[in-house]
Amino acid sequence: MARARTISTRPEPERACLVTVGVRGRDGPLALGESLDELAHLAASAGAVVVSRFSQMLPKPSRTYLGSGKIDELKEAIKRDSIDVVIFDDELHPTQQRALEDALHTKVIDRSGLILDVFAARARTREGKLQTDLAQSEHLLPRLAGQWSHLERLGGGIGTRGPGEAQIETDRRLVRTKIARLKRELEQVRQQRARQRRNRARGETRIVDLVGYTNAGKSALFNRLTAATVLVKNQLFSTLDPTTRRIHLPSGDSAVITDTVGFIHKLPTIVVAAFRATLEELREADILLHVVDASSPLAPQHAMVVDKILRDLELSDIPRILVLNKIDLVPGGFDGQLPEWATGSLGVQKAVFTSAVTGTGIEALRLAIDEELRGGVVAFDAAANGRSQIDH
Ligand SMILES: Nc1nc2c(ncn2[C@@H]2O[C@H](COP(=O)(O)OP(=O)(O)OP(=O)(O)O)[C@@H](O)[C@H]2O)c(=O)[nH]1
Ligand SMILES: [Mg+2]
Repeated sequence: MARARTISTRPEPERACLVTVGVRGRDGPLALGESLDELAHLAASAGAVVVSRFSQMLPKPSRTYLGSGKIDELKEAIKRDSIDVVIFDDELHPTQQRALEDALHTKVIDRSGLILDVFAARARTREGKLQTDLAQSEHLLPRLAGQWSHLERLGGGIGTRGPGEAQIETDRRLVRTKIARLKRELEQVRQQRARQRRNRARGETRIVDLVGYTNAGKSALFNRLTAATVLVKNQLFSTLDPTTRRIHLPSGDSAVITDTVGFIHKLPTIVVAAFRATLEELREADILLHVVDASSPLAPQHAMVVDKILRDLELSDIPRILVLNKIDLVPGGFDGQLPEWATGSLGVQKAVFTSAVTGTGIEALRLAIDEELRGGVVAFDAAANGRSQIDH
Protein backbone atom coordinates (compact mmCIF):
# COMPACT_ATOMS: atom_id res chain seq x y z
CA MET A 1 0.00 0.00 0.00
CA ALA A 2 1.18 3.51 -0.70
CA ARG A 3 2.63 5.27 2.30
CA ALA A 4 1.83 8.65 3.75
CA ARG A 5 4.42 11.25 2.79
CA THR A 6 6.10 11.79 6.07
CA ILE A 7 9.47 13.01 7.14
CA SER A 8 11.35 9.92 8.23
CA THR A 9 13.31 9.83 11.44
CA ARG A 10 16.55 8.60 9.95
CA PRO A 11 19.77 9.55 11.73
CA GLU A 12 20.72 12.19 9.13
CA PRO A 13 18.16 14.99 9.43
CA GLU A 14 16.37 15.76 6.18
CA ARG A 15 17.45 18.96 4.47
CA ALA A 16 14.43 21.10 3.82
CA CYS A 17 13.67 24.05 1.63
CA LEU A 18 10.65 26.16 2.60
CA VAL A 19 8.39 27.85 0.08
CA THR A 20 5.57 30.28 0.57
CA VAL A 21 3.37 32.01 -1.94
CA GLY A 22 1.44 35.11 -1.09
CA VAL A 23 -1.86 35.52 -2.85
CA ARG A 24 -3.20 39.02 -2.82
CA GLY A 25 -6.36 39.45 -0.81
CA ARG A 26 -6.33 35.90 0.56
CA ASP A 27 -3.62 35.71 3.14
CA GLY A 28 -4.22 35.24 6.80
CA PRO A 29 -3.11 37.29 9.77
CA LEU A 30 0.57 36.40 9.50
CA ALA A 31 2.77 38.10 6.91
CA LEU A 32 4.78 35.86 4.56
CA GLY A 33 8.09 36.13 6.42
CA GLU A 34 6.44 35.50 9.78
CA SER A 35 4.53 32.56 8.41
CA LEU A 36 7.81 31.13 7.05
CA ASP A 37 9.48 31.58 10.45
CA GLU A 38 6.68 29.54 11.96
CA LEU A 39 6.98 26.91 9.21
CA ALA A 40 10.72 26.69 9.96
CA HIS A 41 9.91 26.08 13.62
CA LEU A 42 7.42 23.39 12.59
CA ALA A 43 9.98 21.77 10.26
CA ALA A 44 12.56 21.79 13.05
CA SER A 45 9.95 20.26 15.38
CA ALA A 46 9.59 17.49 12.77
CA GLY A 47 13.35 16.93 12.86
CA ALA A 48 14.32 18.59 9.56
CA VAL A 49 17.10 21.11 8.97
CA VAL A 50 15.96 24.19 7.11
CA VAL A 51 18.56 25.04 4.47
CA SER A 52 16.82 27.65 2.34
CA ARG A 53 13.63 29.66 1.94
CA PHE A 54 11.72 30.97 -1.04
CA SER A 55 8.76 33.25 -1.31
CA GLN A 56 6.77 34.68 -4.15
CA MET A 57 3.82 37.03 -4.50
CA LEU A 58 1.28 35.97 -7.13
CA PRO A 59 -2.12 37.29 -8.18
CA LYS A 60 -3.41 33.70 -7.85
CA PRO A 61 -1.77 30.28 -7.38
CA SER A 62 -1.05 28.42 -10.64
CA ARG A 63 -1.33 24.68 -11.36
CA THR A 64 2.20 24.18 -10.12
CA TYR A 65 1.49 26.75 -7.43
CA LEU A 66 4.62 28.76 -8.37
CA GLY A 67 5.63 30.74 -11.44
CA SER A 68 7.90 28.87 -13.89
CA GLY A 69 10.88 31.14 -13.18
CA LYS A 70 10.62 30.34 -9.49
CA ILE A 71 10.43 26.62 -10.27
CA ASP A 72 13.76 26.83 -12.15
CA GLU A 73 15.31 28.80 -9.31
CA LEU A 74 14.07 26.21 -6.86
CA LYS A 75 15.42 23.31 -8.96
CA GLU A 76 18.85 24.87 -8.92
CA ALA A 77 18.74 25.38 -5.17
CA ILE A 78 17.63 21.76 -4.66
CA LYS A 79 20.67 20.53 -6.57
CA ARG A 80 23.09 23.02 -5.02
CA ASP A 81 21.99 22.49 -1.42
CA SER A 82 21.22 18.74 -1.64
CA ILE A 83 17.62 19.31 -0.60
CA ASP A 84 15.64 16.18 0.38
CA VAL A 85 12.24 17.77 0.84
CA VAL A 86 10.47 20.96 -0.24
CA ILE A 87 7.88 22.15 2.26
CA PHE A 88 5.09 24.48 1.16
CA ASP A 89 3.49 26.81 3.65
CA ASP A 90 -0.03 26.08 2.50
CA GLU A 91 -2.48 23.31 1.91
CA LEU A 92 -1.64 22.07 -1.61
CA HIS A 93 -4.28 20.51 -3.79
CA PRO A 94 -3.24 16.90 -4.51
CA THR A 95 -2.78 17.70 -8.21
CA GLN A 96 -0.61 20.70 -7.34
CA GLN A 97 1.50 18.54 -5.05
CA ARG A 98 1.90 15.95 -7.80
CA ALA A 99 2.76 18.58 -10.43
CA LEU A 100 5.35 20.08 -8.10
CA GLU A 101 6.95 16.71 -7.39
CA ASP A 102 7.14 16.06 -11.12
CA ALA A 103 8.65 19.46 -11.81
CA LEU A 104 11.13 19.42 -8.93
CA HIS A 105 11.97 15.69 -8.83
CA THR A 106 11.95 15.98 -5.04
CA LYS A 107 9.61 15.04 -2.23
CA VAL A 108 7.02 17.76 -1.64
CA ILE A 109 5.12 18.20 1.62
CA ASP A 110 2.44 20.78 2.36
CA ARG A 111 1.77 22.58 5.62
CA SER A 112 -0.96 20.13 6.62
CA GLY A 113 1.29 17.15 5.89
CA LEU A 114 4.01 18.68 8.05
CA ILE A 115 1.66 19.42 10.95
CA LEU A 116 0.30 15.88 10.74
CA ASP A 117 3.85 14.52 10.76
CA VAL A 118 4.61 16.44 13.96
CA PHE A 119 1.34 15.18 15.45
CA ALA A 120 2.19 11.57 14.52
CA ALA A 121 5.51 11.87 16.31
CA ARG A 122 3.85 13.28 19.46
CA ALA A 123 0.72 11.14 19.88
CA ARG A 124 1.05 8.89 22.91
CA THR A 125 -2.44 7.88 24.02
CA ARG A 126 -4.76 5.58 22.10
CA GLU A 127 -7.10 8.48 21.40
CA GLY A 128 -4.32 10.77 20.19
CA LYS A 129 -2.98 8.07 17.91
CA LEU A 130 -6.44 7.27 16.52
CA GLN A 131 -7.13 10.94 15.83
CA THR A 132 -3.76 11.53 14.17
CA ASP A 133 -4.08 8.35 12.14
CA LEU A 134 -7.52 9.41 10.96
CA ALA A 135 -6.30 12.85 9.90
CA GLN A 136 -3.29 11.35 8.08
CA SER A 137 -5.47 8.84 6.25
CA GLU A 138 -7.93 11.57 5.20
CA HIS A 139 -4.97 13.62 3.97
CA LEU A 140 -3.54 10.66 2.05
CA LEU A 141 -6.70 9.45 0.32
CA PRO A 142 -7.01 12.15 -2.38
CA ARG A 143 -3.24 11.97 -2.94
CA LEU A 144 -3.23 8.30 -3.85
CA ALA A 145 -4.28 8.99 -7.44
CA GLY A 146 -0.89 10.23 -8.56
CA GLN A 147 1.21 7.57 -6.92
CA TRP A 148 0.92 5.03 -9.71
CA SER A 149 0.73 7.36 -12.66
CA HIS A 150 4.32 6.54 -13.63
CA LEU A 151 2.95 3.20 -14.87
CA GLU A 152 0.52 5.05 -17.10
CA ARG A 153 3.25 7.27 -18.42
CA LEU A 154 5.37 4.34 -19.63
CA GLY A 155 3.70 4.87 -22.95
CA GLY A 156 0.19 3.91 -21.96
CA GLY A 157 -1.60 1.25 -23.97
CA ILE A 158 -1.93 -2.47 -23.37
CA GLY A 159 -0.72 -3.79 -20.07
CA THR A 160 0.16 -0.45 -18.48
CA ARG A 161 -3.11 1.26 -17.67
CA GLY A 162 -4.76 -1.74 -16.08
CA PRO A 163 -2.33 -2.51 -13.26
CA GLY A 164 -1.90 1.14 -12.31
CA GLU A 165 -5.59 1.83 -12.02
CA ALA A 166 -6.27 -1.45 -10.26
CA GLN A 167 -3.54 -0.69 -7.75
CA ILE A 168 -4.91 2.78 -7.08
CA GLU A 169 -8.35 1.31 -6.52
CA THR A 170 -6.98 -1.31 -4.12
CA ASP A 171 -5.03 1.33 -2.21
CA ARG A 172 -8.04 3.61 -2.02
CA ARG A 173 -10.25 0.81 -0.78
CA LEU A 174 -7.73 -0.06 1.91
CA VAL A 175 -7.49 3.54 3.09
CA ARG A 176 -11.27 3.97 3.04
CA THR A 177 -11.72 0.81 5.10
CA LYS A 178 -9.12 2.09 7.54
CA ILE A 179 -10.85 5.48 7.81
CA ALA A 180 -14.17 3.78 8.56
CA ARG A 181 -12.55 1.62 11.25
CA LEU A 182 -10.79 4.60 12.85
CA LYS A 183 -14.05 6.55 12.94
CA ARG A 184 -15.81 3.64 14.65
CA GLU A 185 -13.07 3.35 17.25
CA LEU A 186 -13.10 7.10 17.87
CA GLU A 187 -16.84 7.01 18.35
CA GLN A 188 -16.32 4.47 21.14
CA VAL A 189 -13.75 6.78 22.73
CA ARG A 190 -16.21 9.66 22.47
CA GLN A 191 -18.98 7.67 24.16
CA GLN A 192 -16.62 6.62 26.93
CA ARG A 193 -15.71 10.27 27.47
CA ALA A 194 -19.38 11.24 27.57
CA ARG A 195 -19.91 8.68 30.35
CA GLN A 196 -16.96 10.09 32.29
CA ARG A 197 -18.40 13.58 31.87
CA ARG A 198 -21.76 12.49 33.27
CA ASN A 199 -20.01 11.01 36.29
CA ARG A 200 -18.08 14.21 36.77
CA ALA A 201 -21.25 16.28 36.50
CA ARG A 202 -22.78 14.20 39.30
CA GLY A 203 -19.80 15.14 41.46
CA GLU A 204 -20.17 18.76 40.32
CA THR A 205 -16.51 19.12 39.58
CA ARG A 206 -15.65 22.49 38.11
CA ILE A 207 -13.56 22.36 34.96
CA VAL A 208 -10.84 24.74 33.79
CA ASP A 209 -9.17 24.31 30.38
CA LEU A 210 -5.96 25.84 29.10
CA VAL A 211 -6.18 26.98 25.50
CA GLY A 212 -3.83 29.00 23.32
CA TYR A 213 -1.39 29.17 20.49
CA THR A 214 1.20 26.41 20.36
CA ASN A 215 4.34 27.24 22.42
CA ALA A 216 2.55 29.93 24.48
CA GLY A 217 3.51 28.19 27.72
CA LYS A 218 0.29 26.31 28.53
CA SER A 219 2.07 23.21 29.78
CA ALA A 220 4.57 25.27 31.78
CA LEU A 221 1.67 27.06 33.52
CA PHE A 222 -0.16 23.77 34.00
CA ASN A 223 2.89 22.33 35.75
CA ARG A 224 3.14 25.45 37.96
CA LEU A 225 -0.53 25.30 38.89
CA THR A 226 -0.68 21.58 39.63
CA ALA A 227 2.89 20.43 40.32
CA ALA A 228 2.57 18.10 37.33
CA THR A 229 5.44 17.26 35.02
CA VAL A 230 4.02 17.62 31.53
CA LEU A 231 6.71 18.02 28.85
CA VAL A 232 7.62 21.68 28.32
CA LYS A 233 9.74 22.36 25.28
CA ASN A 234 10.53 25.13 22.82
CA GLN A 235 8.98 23.30 19.89
CA LEU A 236 5.57 23.39 18.27
CA PHE A 237 2.92 20.95 19.44
CA SER A 238 4.85 19.49 22.39
CA THR A 239 1.46 18.60 23.82
CA LEU A 240 -1.01 16.56 21.88
CA ASP A 241 -2.79 14.42 24.41
CA PRO A 242 -4.78 16.14 27.14
CA THR A 243 -3.67 15.82 30.75
CA THR A 244 -6.03 16.59 33.64
CA ARG A 245 -5.06 17.33 37.25
CA ARG A 246 -6.72 18.74 40.32
CA ILE A 247 -5.98 22.37 41.13
CA HIS A 248 -6.33 23.80 44.63
CA LEU A 249 -7.75 27.30 44.89
CA PRO A 250 -7.17 30.00 47.55
CA SER A 251 -10.74 29.65 48.89
CA GLY A 252 -10.09 26.00 49.72
CA ASP A 253 -12.19 24.84 46.76
CA SER A 254 -10.71 22.76 44.04
CA ALA A 255 -11.33 22.20 40.36
CA VAL A 256 -9.86 20.09 37.60
CA ILE A 257 -7.65 21.67 35.00
CA THR A 258 -6.75 20.26 31.59
CA ASP A 259 -3.76 21.01 29.41
CA THR A 260 -4.42 20.20 25.79
CA VAL A 261 -3.27 20.56 22.18
CA GLY A 262 -2.35 24.07 21.05
CA PHE A 263 -3.65 25.98 18.04
CA ILE A 264 -1.85 27.43 15.04
CA HIS A 265 -2.77 29.62 12.10
CA LYS A 266 -3.96 27.67 9.04
CA LEU A 267 -4.78 24.71 11.28
CA PRO A 268 -5.82 22.02 8.76
CA THR A 269 -9.56 21.38 8.78
CA ILE A 270 -8.95 17.61 8.77
CA VAL A 271 -7.02 18.03 12.02
CA VAL A 272 -9.89 19.93 13.61
CA ALA A 273 -12.34 17.27 12.37
CA ALA A 274 -10.19 14.35 13.55
CA PHE A 275 -9.55 15.97 16.94
CA ARG A 276 -13.25 16.50 17.55
CA ALA A 277 -13.24 14.24 20.61
CA THR A 278 -10.42 16.26 22.22
CA LEU A 279 -11.83 19.64 21.21
CA GLU A 280 -15.37 18.74 22.26
CA GLU A 281 -14.05 18.39 25.79
CA LEU A 282 -13.56 22.15 25.82
CA ARG A 283 -17.35 22.61 25.69
CA GLU A 284 -17.61 21.24 29.21
CA ALA A 285 -15.27 23.85 30.63
CA ASP A 286 -16.49 26.37 33.21
CA ILE A 287 -13.54 28.60 32.36
CA LEU A 288 -11.08 28.76 29.50
CA LEU A 289 -7.65 30.17 30.28
CA HIS A 290 -6.47 31.76 27.05
CA VAL A 291 -2.67 31.74 27.33
CA VAL A 292 -0.72 34.14 25.11
CA ASP A 293 3.06 34.42 24.79
CA ALA A 294 3.08 38.14 25.55
CA SER A 295 6.77 38.41 24.65
CA SER A 296 6.17 37.44 21.03
CA PRO A 297 5.93 40.25 18.50
CA LEU A 298 3.13 38.16 16.99
CA ALA A 299 1.12 38.01 20.24
CA PRO A 300 -1.80 40.00 18.76
CA GLN A 301 -2.00 37.77 15.66
CA HIS A 302 -1.71 34.60 17.77
CA ALA A 303 -4.45 35.77 20.11
CA MET A 304 -6.72 36.52 17.16
CA VAL A 305 -6.12 33.07 15.61
CA VAL A 306 -7.07 31.42 18.90
CA ASP A 307 -10.09 33.69 19.31
CA LYS A 308 -11.31 32.74 15.82
CA ILE A 309 -10.81 28.99 16.39
CA LEU A 310 -12.72 29.22 19.69
CA ARG A 311 -15.53 30.99 17.84
CA ASP A 312 -15.55 28.32 15.12
CA LEU A 313 -15.75 25.65 17.82
CA GLU A 314 -18.72 27.56 19.31
CA LEU A 315 -16.90 28.14 22.57
CA SER A 316 -17.29 31.91 22.66
CA ASP A 317 -19.81 31.95 25.48
CA ILE A 318 -17.59 30.14 27.99
CA PRO A 319 -16.07 32.61 30.46
CA ARG A 320 -12.48 33.26 29.52
CA ILE A 321 -9.49 34.62 31.39
CA LEU A 322 -6.73 36.13 29.29
CA VAL A 323 -3.32 35.05 30.60
CA LEU A 324 -0.38 37.09 29.32
CA ASN A 325 2.50 34.71 29.90
CA LYS A 326 6.31 34.97 29.53
CA ILE A 327 6.05 38.38 31.15
CA ASP A 328 9.64 37.91 32.37
CA LEU A 329 10.71 38.42 28.75
CA VAL A 330 8.76 41.67 28.36
CA PRO A 331 10.83 44.66 29.49
CA GLY A 332 8.77 46.57 32.05
CA GLY A 333 6.07 43.87 32.08
CA PHE A 334 3.60 46.18 30.27
CA ASP A 335 3.78 48.45 33.30
CA GLY A 336 0.53 46.93 34.49
CA GLN A 337 -1.27 48.15 31.39
CA LEU A 338 -3.16 45.83 29.11
CA PRO A 339 -1.68 45.93 25.61
CA GLU A 340 -3.79 47.73 23.05
CA TRP A 341 -4.54 44.61 21.00
CA ALA A 342 -6.13 42.97 24.05
CA THR A 343 -8.51 45.80 24.77
CA GLY A 344 -9.04 46.57 21.07
CA SER A 345 -9.24 43.43 18.93
CA LEU A 346 -10.08 40.99 21.72
CA GLY A 347 -12.30 43.40 23.64
CA VAL A 348 -10.84 42.19 26.93
CA GLN A 349 -10.96 44.37 30.04
CA LYS A 350 -8.70 42.39 32.31
CA ALA A 351 -5.88 39.90 32.16
CA VAL A 352 -3.49 38.08 34.44
CA PHE A 353 0.22 38.62 33.83
CA THR A 354 2.28 35.51 34.48
CA SER A 355 5.67 33.94 34.09
CA ALA A 356 5.67 30.18 34.28
CA VAL A 357 9.45 30.37 34.60
CA THR A 358 9.79 32.74 37.57
CA GLY A 359 6.41 31.96 39.13
CA THR A 360 5.27 35.56 38.88
CA GLY A 361 1.49 35.95 38.76
CA ILE A 362 0.72 32.29 39.46
CA GLU A 363 -1.10 33.10 42.70
CA ALA A 364 -2.94 35.93 40.96
CA LEU A 365 -4.04 33.42 38.33
CA ARG A 366 -5.20 30.96 40.99
CA LEU A 367 -7.19 33.79 42.58
CA ALA A 368 -8.69 34.84 39.26
CA ILE A 369 -9.83 31.26 38.56
CA ASP A 370 -11.28 31.00 42.06
CA GLU A 371 -13.22 34.24 41.80
CA GLU A 372 -14.50 33.50 38.32
CA LEU A 373 -15.74 30.08 39.48
CA ARG A 374 -17.35 31.53 42.59
CA GLY A 375 -19.25 34.35 41.14
CA GLY A 376 -17.97 35.43 37.83
CA VAL A 377 -16.87 38.81 39.18
CA VAL A 378 -13.14 39.01 39.16
CA ALA A 379 -12.20 41.35 41.95
CA PHE A 380 -8.79 42.32 40.70
CA ASP A 381 -7.89 44.76 38.04
CA ALA A 382 -5.21 44.55 35.44
CA ALA A 383 -3.27 47.50 36.79
CA ALA A 384 -3.08 46.19 40.34
CA ASN A 385 -2.24 42.75 39.09
CA GLY A 386 0.43 44.12 36.81
CA ARG A 387 1.99 46.13 39.65
CA SER A 388 1.97 43.25 42.06
CA GLN A 389 3.80 41.04 39.63
CA ILE A 390 6.38 43.73 38.89
CA ASP A 391 7.02 44.08 42.63
CA HIS A 392 7.63 40.35 42.85
N1 LIG B 1 10.84 32.90 29.59
C1 LIG B 1 9.72 32.17 29.66
N2 LIG B 1 9.62 31.02 28.96
C2 LIG B 1 8.47 30.31 29.08
C3 LIG B 1 7.41 30.72 29.92
N3 LIG B 1 6.42 29.81 29.81
C4 LIG B 1 6.86 28.87 28.94
N4 LIG B 1 8.10 29.16 28.50
C5 LIG B 1 8.90 28.42 27.52
O1 LIG B 1 8.18 28.39 26.29
C6 LIG B 1 8.34 27.12 25.64
C7 LIG B 1 6.98 26.51 25.39
O2 LIG B 1 6.37 26.19 26.63
P1 LIG B 1 5.24 25.05 26.74
O3 LIG B 1 4.69 25.09 28.10
O4 LIG B 1 5.75 23.75 26.22
O5 LIG B 1 4.19 25.65 25.70
P2 LIG B 1 2.76 25.03 25.27
O6 LIG B 1 1.83 26.19 25.15
O7 LIG B 1 2.37 23.93 26.18
O8 LIG B 1 3.14 24.51 23.82
P3 LIG B 1 2.54 23.25 22.97
O9 LIG B 1 2.26 22.12 23.89
O10 LIG B 1 3.67 22.97 22.03
O11 LIG B 1 1.32 23.76 22.27
C8 LIG B 1 9.24 26.30 26.55
O12 LIG B 1 10.56 26.41 26.09
C9 LIG B 1 9.08 26.96 27.92
O13 LIG B 1 10.20 26.80 28.75
C10 LIG B 1 7.56 31.93 30.66
O14 LIG B 1 6.69 32.39 31.40
N5 LIG B 1 8.74 32.61 30.49
MG1 LIG C 1 2.11 21.98 25.83
